[in-house]
Amino acid sequence: MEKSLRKFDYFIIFTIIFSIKFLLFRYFIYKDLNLIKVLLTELSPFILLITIIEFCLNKNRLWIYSIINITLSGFLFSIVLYSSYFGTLPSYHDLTQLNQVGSVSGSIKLLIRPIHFLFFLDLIIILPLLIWKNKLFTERKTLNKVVLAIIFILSVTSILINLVQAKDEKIIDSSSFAYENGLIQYQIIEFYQGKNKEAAKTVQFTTEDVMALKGSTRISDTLEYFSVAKDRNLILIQIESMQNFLINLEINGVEVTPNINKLLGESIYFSNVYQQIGAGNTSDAEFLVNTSLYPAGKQATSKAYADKQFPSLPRVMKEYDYFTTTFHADYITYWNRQELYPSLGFDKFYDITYFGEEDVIGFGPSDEVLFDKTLEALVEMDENKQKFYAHVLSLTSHTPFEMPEDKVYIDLPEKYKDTLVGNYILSMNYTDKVLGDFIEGLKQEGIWDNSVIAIYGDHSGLHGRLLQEVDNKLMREILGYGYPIVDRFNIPFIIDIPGVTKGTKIDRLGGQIDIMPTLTNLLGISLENHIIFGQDLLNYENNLIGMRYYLSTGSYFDEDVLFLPTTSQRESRTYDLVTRQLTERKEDFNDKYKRMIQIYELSDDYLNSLPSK
Ligand code: GP9
Ligand code: MN
Repeated sequence: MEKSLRKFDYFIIFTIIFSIKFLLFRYFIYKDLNLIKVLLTELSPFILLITIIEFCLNKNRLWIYSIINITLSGFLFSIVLYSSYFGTLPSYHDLTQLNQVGSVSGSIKLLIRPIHFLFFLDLIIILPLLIWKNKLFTERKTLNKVVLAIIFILSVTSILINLVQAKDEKIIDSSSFAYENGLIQYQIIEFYQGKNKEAAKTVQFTTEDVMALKGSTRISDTLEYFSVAKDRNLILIQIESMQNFLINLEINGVEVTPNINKLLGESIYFSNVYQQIGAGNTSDAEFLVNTSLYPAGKQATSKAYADKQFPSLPRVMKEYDYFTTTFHADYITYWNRQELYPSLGFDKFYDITYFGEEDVIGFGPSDEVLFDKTLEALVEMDENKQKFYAHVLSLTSHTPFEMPEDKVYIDLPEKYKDTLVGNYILSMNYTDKVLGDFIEGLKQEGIWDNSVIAIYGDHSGLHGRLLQEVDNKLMREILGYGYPIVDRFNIPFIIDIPGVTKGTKIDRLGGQIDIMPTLTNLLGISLENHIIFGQDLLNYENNLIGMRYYLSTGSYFDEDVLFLPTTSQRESRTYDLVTRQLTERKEDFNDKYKRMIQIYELSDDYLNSLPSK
């Protein structure tokens, strides 16, 4: 009797432990403490596992349970940290990209809160108790097999009903889906749907159809700025983590980005442009600006479409006799770029093997090395009378923004010391400084006047739980209001055509998807037979842009608002793009929401229909 009770103990104890862990998990992610929901959604796979163990094992069950318990604790703990960094629930795709954890690892210490260790509390208390018990009762006897069989059948049935019902449901918002169906079932269905993608079909739509879905319109009959930069080199600079609020920002009378600010006097500056990356972060920004298509969303586009050949900016520029290159000081394998660059059709890629491992800051060689050696390569192309497109990707200003002392060039007030915001500002100031040297170099080498120089940010640097109380306070001081998500996603986009552009600020809505068509118009390059999802920001208005992964699917920016649909965590809401604040607007946002989802479907269909490399 005593022995069978002991076996029964395991069942009960681990069911309780797993329930508490999922309750904690759902509290951290959804602020939900509904135990019934945990039992109904999260627990069935674990009850099934426990019954199988009880059926099959007479020995070592405690160790098996403990391994499952430790794995589950680590798994839930990592998902909570991941969600607090990325603001979204990871899918199994993210687990297949663990070599990319460098994006987060430098920031983990900023994300962990003591309360997160509750996931491991039982290991300290319960494990020694159970081990001690195990020594007292070594003989084993299986729990009543009939009871086990009933529990087994019930849990299998509940999992199957759940999977069959949800398997073809469209996963619009992964965290809502996981909230309703359970974390494990969500992963299974995500995997199932990924494996059962519709076969590639030829697409039946045009860019005009996309424009109609967006509601975009031409500003005037004449095509402004068309071909004004014909045959010039294109130097497109992507600045790591650069947000728009830095532009013209002064702290105690000191400019944070003086070199970029100086350019504004002779550039077109788009101040109302937003990041649109998916799970592929930096590499998705590279994809967006080179294709004007939507990224895959839940996984890096460079992985999801690794085998595809994209119609792209490099490819179309090659038709106009440009030599196309990309410069990034990291290893090319990061974000699967060894596949992405051939997919995009670049002629040549420069990675760490060219830049060398000198002057490493954080992720890799410093931006100083990047710009110096990029300049050398550009000078060589120029000397060979080769017009070029150079996509240059900076890296130093990546989280956690820790700069060596000798690379700090401005003094910030004491209150910024050792804060995320302070470090962010110092690292952006560093990048601006070395960018300024690069610009000087281009001028001295005679390349500047014959080029178009465009600059934009890949995504936010200040986000989520990385920000402590002190950071939020500093941001409030900097912006003059609390730090809203509109400002988080707002990136600058600047185009300088020396001798042509004058200091012009445009606050028309745009996204990274619009960068390619805006540039091709200036270069006099036709995209006539291309399917693109962006638009030339100098000639079209009434934009509609979306962002996957970091915002729930169907969220959109239009000329007035950022709209976020209802999710498991919050009711739908809108932010005014002028005041940056939450609005009380109650009109029907459903129409544009549906159109946004349709746009993603078309972009996915198009990507699926493309030929292999
Ligand atoms: C990696 C670098 C950083 O090569 O571009 O990527 P991120 O973490 O910003 O996606
Ligand atoms: Mn990045």
